[in-house]
Amino acid sequence: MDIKYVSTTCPYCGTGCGFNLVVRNGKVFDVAHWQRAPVNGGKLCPKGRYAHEFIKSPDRLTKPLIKKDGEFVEATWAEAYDLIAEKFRSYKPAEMACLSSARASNEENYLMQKFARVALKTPHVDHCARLCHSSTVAGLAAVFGSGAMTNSIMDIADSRCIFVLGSNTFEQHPLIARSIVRARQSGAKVIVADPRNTPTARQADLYMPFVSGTDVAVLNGLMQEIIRNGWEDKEFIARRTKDFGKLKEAVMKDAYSLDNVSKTTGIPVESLRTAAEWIAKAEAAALIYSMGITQHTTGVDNVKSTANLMMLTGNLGRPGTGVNPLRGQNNVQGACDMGCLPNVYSGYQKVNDEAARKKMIDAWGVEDIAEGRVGYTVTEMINILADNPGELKAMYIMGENPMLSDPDLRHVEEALKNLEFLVVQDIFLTETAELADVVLPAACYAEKDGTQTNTERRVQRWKKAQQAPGEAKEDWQIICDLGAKMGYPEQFAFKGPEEIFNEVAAVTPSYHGMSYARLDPDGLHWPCPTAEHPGTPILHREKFAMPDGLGVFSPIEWKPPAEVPDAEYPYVLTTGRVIWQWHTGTMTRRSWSLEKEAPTGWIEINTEDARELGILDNEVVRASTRRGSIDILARVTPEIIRGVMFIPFHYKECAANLLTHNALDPVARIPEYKACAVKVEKIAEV
Ligand SMILES: Nc1nc2c(c(=O)[nH]1)N[C@H]1C(S)=C(S)[C@@H](COP(=O)(O)OP(=O)(O)OC[C@H]3O[C@@H](n4cnc5c(=O)[nH]c(N)nc54)[C@H](O)[C@@H]3O)O[C@H]1N2
Ligand SMILES: Nc1nc2c(c(=O)[nH]1)N[C@H]1C(S)=C(S)[C@@H](COP(=O)(O)OP(=O)(O)OC[C@H]3O[C@@H](n4cnc5c(=O)[nH]c(N)nc54)[C@H](O)[C@@H]3O)O[C@H]1N2
Ligand code: SF4
Ligand SMILES: [Mo]
Repeated sequence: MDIKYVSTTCPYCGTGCGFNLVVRNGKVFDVAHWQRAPVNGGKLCPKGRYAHEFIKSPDRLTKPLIKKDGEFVEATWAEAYDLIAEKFRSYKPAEMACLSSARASNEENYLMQKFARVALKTPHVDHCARLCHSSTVAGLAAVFGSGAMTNSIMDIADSRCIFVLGSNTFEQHPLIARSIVRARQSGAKVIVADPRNTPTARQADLYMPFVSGTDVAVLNGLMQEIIRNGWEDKEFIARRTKDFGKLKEAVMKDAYSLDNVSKTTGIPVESLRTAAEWIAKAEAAALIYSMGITQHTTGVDNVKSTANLMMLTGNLGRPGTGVNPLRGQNNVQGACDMGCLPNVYSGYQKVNDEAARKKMIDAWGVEDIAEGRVGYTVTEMINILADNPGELKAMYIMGENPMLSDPDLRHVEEALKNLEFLVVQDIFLTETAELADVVLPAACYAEKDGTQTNTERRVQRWKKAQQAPGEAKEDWQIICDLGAKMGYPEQFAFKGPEEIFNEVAAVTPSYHGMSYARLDPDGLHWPCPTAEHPGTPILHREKFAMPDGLGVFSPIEWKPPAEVPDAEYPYVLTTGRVIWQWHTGTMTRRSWSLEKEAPTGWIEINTEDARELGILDNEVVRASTRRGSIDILARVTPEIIRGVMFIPFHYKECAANLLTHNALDPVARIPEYKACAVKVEKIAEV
């Protein structure tokens, strides 16, 4: 028997843990600990531990499929490519759009935006970062000049006070939670604010339950208390920031006195006071946030507000400090870095900067590329398809499942059905793939080489452990084949991922100094501008990435969510995740060890609210919003604040996104997944 161990990195979350795939006679059959993995030192959460199970699912796509008379028929690659190229050639560039994949490698994401911009010449390319941290990218870029996590994962362990706001770190980034535990063991205070008493909240020294959508009120209240007591870091404010006066004017308003904030948010005054004191007086305080902050119509405001608090207290540019947005998907940081966003090329070089556009035209050796204007975001694409049929006609979606992950699914379905031609490239026949005209079978992480970039900007390797099933191909190979078919054989003539990575490094300033040889075994943190540069674990040590080097305070007022409770829909609905499942469940629901732990969805209802509604634990209830209704199991619990209800969005049989609202942040265009108005009813017995 031939057994080998292949060290690679996890295909699930942005923590970027390393593990070994155990390969027997050419087939992956288990995951084993890789003790020297840089991020996790061999430890894994259940998803990493069982990341081999879905690979061998009998549902894997193994052949291209073409829809004929409403039914999928197996096709050869040549037939599929011919049809796609013929169709894509028949549309004008701006009638086509591409969605890239935060599940795929940097190399594949780089090629997807290159394909959109060079082969299709469309400016419309985006991916799920829009639904996730687009508010971070926009908000932190505006205040610090760079939209990424400021510190590293290990660094969190050195903090003396950790403020976790809108992140359920213990379930969603379990191996980052380990750094929180370490900090706490050495005496750090942990503060968690969340509408739900999550496993993360249960680790806190101070837990502040509060109503979804009131984050800015909380943050402004803390800042007012800090300024009132003279606890702000005056030296840091003077030396490293500007516009403090504007911030002060905003947060000192009466609306943000502790009494008023307590009324708006539900947090007791005493808790707010303690939190303000702990954060301000800690030698090094770190703020950790995730979707509770970003997924709002005020997402960018929320993000800027977190940055205000940390600048006010001088908690940037040192170990154990920072504004730390935890990136979600395994390679969402990389997909952004690679330019799978409608406003930037790789390395955040702006598409509407003529010099950057000229640089890419020269680098890619073509006469012309997509026009230098900002294309549509995912959320705009869906709205345009639904409301303005005919403007967009064809879409190419790699590794995303909007038919379960986008808000207001009825609207999404209507939108995607208005397409004339849809290509979906995935490892499973997803709800989105069901609507496609052509489905292309892709290899998964264990079946390809490449790199991915974790939440702390660390670029790490993926290593091929087995062949893809049937005729499935690696995403980079498929895009290269299609690029050549579309008339750009030289631009897509890559023999493998390493060659693609070398092009990425050549055109992307923050990756200039990287190569496959340098990435083994610990990876490198960008920015890494030269071949000698050691990488940059902590950003903004001496100055911010702004032209004048100063961080910018922003005066932010609290605004309620786009849809607030009323007599008909009297509760706030918020949505999110559980440790056992991953998004639309394509992979985790095909992993027996995970699926058995959380086999279907539920709605969390506060015990008092349930009593008033006459709802019992574990009964099936009907949850409805202005968008739709679902029947779902009630989980009656004191662990959620009164007036707020929570549904995990993984389950197609009770899809939370049939209920959610597609109201968008005006800048980041992120939907408000974390707050809309809902009602819940008993289902009449028949
Ligand atoms: N197991 C698992 N892990 C994952 C994922 C997964 O699907 N499954 N997905 C990955 C991805 S892509 C992402 S983006 C991350 C997301 O990671 P998280 O953001 O940690 O996950 P969520 O469950 O979406 O939301 C976090 C918390 O926000 C709280 N919350 C709800 N409304 C509000 C609000 O208005 N304000 C605040 N402050 N908090 C609120 C929720 O109660 C929840 O506990 O997780 C990553 N990790
Ligand atoms: N209600 C609600 N909705 C949400 C959220 C929420 O908090 N609440 N969170 C949002 C957030 S933060 C995110 S990130 C999105 C995620 O939304 P999606 O990205 O749409 O969700 P996934 O299920 O991760 O879809 C990824 C797809 O990629 C496929 N895949 C995996 N590996 C590969 C590969 O190597 N190649 C190819 N071609 N395909 C591959 C998977 O089978 C799957 O179909 O959901 C958003 N939706
Ligand atoms: S914490 Fe994230 S990266 Fe680590 S094993 Fe779990 S899912 Fe994978
Ligand atoms: Mo995400």
